[in-house]
Formats: sequence, structure tokens, C-alpha cells
Amino acid sequence: MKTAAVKPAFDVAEIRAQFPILKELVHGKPLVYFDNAATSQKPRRVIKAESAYYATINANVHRGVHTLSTKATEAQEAARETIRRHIYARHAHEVIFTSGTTASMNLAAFSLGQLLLKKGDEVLISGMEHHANIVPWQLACERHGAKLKVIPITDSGEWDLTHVPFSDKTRVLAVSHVSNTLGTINPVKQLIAEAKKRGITTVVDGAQAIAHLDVDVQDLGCDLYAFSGHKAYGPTGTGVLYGREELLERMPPWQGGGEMIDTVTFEKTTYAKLPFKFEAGTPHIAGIIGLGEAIRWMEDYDKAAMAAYEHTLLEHATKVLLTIDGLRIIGTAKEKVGVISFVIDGVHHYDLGTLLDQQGIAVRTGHHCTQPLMERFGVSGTTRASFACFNTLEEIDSMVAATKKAVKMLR
Ligand code: C6P
Repeated sequence: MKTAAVKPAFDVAEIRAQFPILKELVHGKPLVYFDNAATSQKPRRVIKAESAYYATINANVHRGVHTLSTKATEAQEAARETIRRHIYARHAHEVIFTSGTTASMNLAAFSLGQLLLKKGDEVLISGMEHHANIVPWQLACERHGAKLKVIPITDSGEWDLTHVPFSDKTRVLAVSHVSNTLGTINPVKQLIAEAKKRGITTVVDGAQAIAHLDVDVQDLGCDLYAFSGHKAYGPTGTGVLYGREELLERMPPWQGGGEMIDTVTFEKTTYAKLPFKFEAGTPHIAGIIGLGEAIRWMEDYDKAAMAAYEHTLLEHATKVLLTIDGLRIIGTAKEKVGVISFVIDGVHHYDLGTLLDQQGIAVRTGHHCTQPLMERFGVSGTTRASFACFNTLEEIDSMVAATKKAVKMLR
């Protein structure tokens, strides 16, 4: 049970009123923020929670006996419990705080590399991964003499499940729950089940899932699950690596320093219990408290109603964008979150992004940190609009009108 009092209806005006930044003007125009896959905007509650920490209880955590330190520790650990409940983890100590998905994936790749990989072993990823779920594994493979294998991507931007290169050497499967570039919701549960039958350790990059799907790590059956706070209405510089207790116990630490130790002598160090073994140094305490608040804010709404609303945005945007001559959507999977990447004949994505910005519309352009995926689709980059629960159908119409205007200027 996540929350006692969920707000019944989905009222976008009520939601928008909670985001101070939406009142900003950009180039004298009302801000239309369609770059939520890069980072989402923050509701007032999150901003307040973060600044209240600095204003009233600022102190280091797990270190002092004084009152402020105790309060800061309690607030941080309350956030950990909130996240445990939100992702349906068994124990709060299975939730490790990091600085974001990138740090979580580096932790996973370094530590699992030490634990599992040896010469000739294989790590399996997919062709739609963000660089944060490619490069850490390449580094681990280089360190241990292992090989990186890749699940191919179909023309619609889905995993080609008929050509998954599992082998008896596969030790790790590391894949994204949702593609940041295509919006595809991947059948992770199904692939994890297949991997489990083969004794493979599974890691999920949930950066783009956490704000849009009801993530249940136990139901997915994954060993590790990573996400960033800032893509889920929380502060930047915060992230999580969830791990199954039994696996985390066996994994070696990836960074050494304060708080991750039990005893230190010059000869030998023994490590702290979970989750602290993986949390060296002072964490981003204010950010973590803000992240807890962001999750509680999301839980105040009916997740299914929010997802249905975001799906309406996606469907509308898909329909009206396709009225633009020469526009092609990259990523047409059946199951998608509110992310649309597109290219337009004769129009460079960078020029389009710049002209949209002049109309107050923020989209992302380029390769979206998925260069191999761009190569798969034979494009140098795309324009990407990514929606959040505070966006509206009217904003989509303004983006389409501004795009039509830009296309006339650029062709
Ligand atoms: N994608 C985007 O515009 P960090 O930067 O550590 O919070 O998240 C990295 C990351 C990892 N995996 C996926 C699927 C992601 O989408 C991201 C971040 C942003 O698409 C910034 S490149």
C-alpha cells in the first residue's frame, strides 16, 4: 500500500500550479517544457523540502550525536524508506543512494565486473542503450577480458527477441526499462525471466521508467535497478541503485572512504553493512530529502490516471506531428511512454531546436547519448519532445504550429 489518500481525478491545471518554473517566459513567450527525459521540472514541495533542510536541520548524517545530525539522518533515512516502498523493495538497505543513473551503472559494472567477469565471459546489453549503460560495461569488459554482446533493434525501435545473443558465457544482462530516445517500454520482465533460467545476473536502467511506470523490482525479478532522482521530479545529483540483498552482500564496494567502513587499519579494512558499504563519503543529503518528497508527491496522484493522461499527450502529439510534410517518427513501438523523436526531410534538428526555443519551446536535439542507436536508424540526430504530467494538449499544438513555421523558414 503506497499511500492513504490518493487524489482521485487528474487535474492538469492543479498540477501545473505546483510548478513555479511554468510561469517563466522564454524569449518573451510562455515556457513550453518538453525536455522532461533530460530532466523534469520540480514541484514547489520538492524545492521547499530541499531548502528546509539547509534552513533548519543542515548537518552531516550518521556521524554526530547532536540534534541536527540526528534530524538530518532521520530525514534521509525516511527518504530511503519512501523509495523502498515506492519500488516495492523488500528492505530499505537494498536502496543505495548515488548521484544518478550514471553513477549507479558505474557502481554496478565495476562491482559486478569484480565479482563475476573473467576472460571470455560476456555482458549482454541492447542496441538502444544510453551511453551510461554501454561505456561502464565496456570498461568492465576491458578490465576482465570479457566481451560486450548486443540485442539488435527492429525498425519499430523494439528489441528483436528472436535474435537475443544469450550464450553459456553470458554473465550479466544490462538493459533499459524505457528508451530515452524512442520512448519504447521494453519487455524487461520477460527477458529477465529468460536470463534467470540461465543463471545470469540482471541489471535494469530505469532512468526513463521511474516517473512514468509503476516500477516493482520484485515483480520484474531484477537483481539491480538504477534510476536518477532528477527525472522523477526530484533534485539533480541524486540517484538510486536498488539491489537484491543477497547479491549486494556478495558485491565488493566500488569507492572507498568515510562511512563505508567498519574498521580500518593500514593492513586491512572491513566494510560497513548494507547500504553503507556502497555509500562512501558525505551524500547529497538535501537532494535525497528532496527526492523522498518528489516520490511522495507522485504517490499523491493516481499513477494509472497520470500514465493515461501522459498517453493521451503521446497519442495527440503523434497524430499532429505526422501532419507535417516529410516528418518521420523514429521509434514506433506499440508500448511507449511520452517520448517522440523525429526527423524532418531537409531540416537539421539543431536548427529546428533553436527556432523552437525562440518560441519558448524546449526540446532536445542531437543523439541523446545513444550514438549506436542513431547509427542503427541511419540518422545523425533527432528532435525529441518528452512529456511530463504537467504538459498539455495545447502546448503540443503550439509546438506543432511552431515546427511548421520553422520548416517553412529552413527549407
Ligand atoms: N538521459 C536524456 O536526455 P543521469 O545523467 O546519470 O541522470 O542519467 C543517465 C541516463 C541513463 N540512462 C538513460 C536511459 C537515460 O535516459 C539517462 C539520461 C538524458 O535522455 C540525459 S543524456
